[in-house]
Amino acid sequence: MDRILITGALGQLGTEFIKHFKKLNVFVLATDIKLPKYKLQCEFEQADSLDKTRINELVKKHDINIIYHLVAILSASGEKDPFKSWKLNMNSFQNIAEISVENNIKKVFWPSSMAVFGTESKLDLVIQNPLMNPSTIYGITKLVGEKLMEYYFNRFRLDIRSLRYPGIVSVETAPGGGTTDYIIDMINAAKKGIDYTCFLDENTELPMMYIDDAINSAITLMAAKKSNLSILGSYNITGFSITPKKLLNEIKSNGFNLKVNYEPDFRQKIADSWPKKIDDSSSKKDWGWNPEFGLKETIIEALK
Ligand code: AKB
Repeated sequence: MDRILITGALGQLGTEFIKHFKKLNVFVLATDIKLPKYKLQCEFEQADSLDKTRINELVKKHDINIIYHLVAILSASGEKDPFKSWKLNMNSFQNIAEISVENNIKKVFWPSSMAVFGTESKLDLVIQNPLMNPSTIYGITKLVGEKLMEYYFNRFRLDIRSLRYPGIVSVETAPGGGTTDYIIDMINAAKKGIDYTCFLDENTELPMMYIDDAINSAITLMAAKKSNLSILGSYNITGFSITPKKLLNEIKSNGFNLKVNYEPDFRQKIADSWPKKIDDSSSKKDWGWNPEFGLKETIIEALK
């Protein structure tokens, strides 16, 4: 029987994982540094992932055997305080790795990001193993985490699985502090009938995926036979690629009359160092990744 701990559970991915596991009647202990604003459909304990003793106690108390470690400061917020970002992203990762080894945790899911790539990665279509020169502290922490995943598997047989997520489009819980957040901000502005000022240039192409695909891909990867996984680090994954201009056209074609101004800020440089498209053929081959939501379906769902 799976008994799952989710850290950073009140964020964009965590809230959807909770709903998913609730439907399956699987035990979940959600933890977050904040308190929930509404009653969760699972157990909840307020806990800081930097507090290893506390997380370790919770793992033992609730007999946890699987961990979804979702805590992270994203790309744009990370640049405002890189030292804090390194500390949270790396020390919490290390805590979860140590706790997992000490408690014989069966599997860990830990999201990586397309932020691990950089200008040397041939950004028109980024392959699974290109040169990597991440430009943000967030991307650097994700790349270090990927290397540690491989090391901990070889050293301790610790089974951490991971996906390099593109921007994730969700309606219920927005992300916060990401460079891809414009897509949700623009959709929300259209729904509210207000103008939107986009912080990226209209022709900036970035990969995205719908939240349901983000959840299902993680679940499918976690269920895959380890012997089928040829990659010990994180897998490339994508849904579709889009520019702000294309998004605006799509929103308009769904009957919304949105006005957008473009005022690129520091996030433009981050976006310029990220892929336009991602080759996720290894995910398709190794564990059967098959996205359900393309560009049109995603925008229709998000505009509902
Ligand atoms: C961000 O924009 O920082 C994230 C990501 C691509 O990892 N959405």
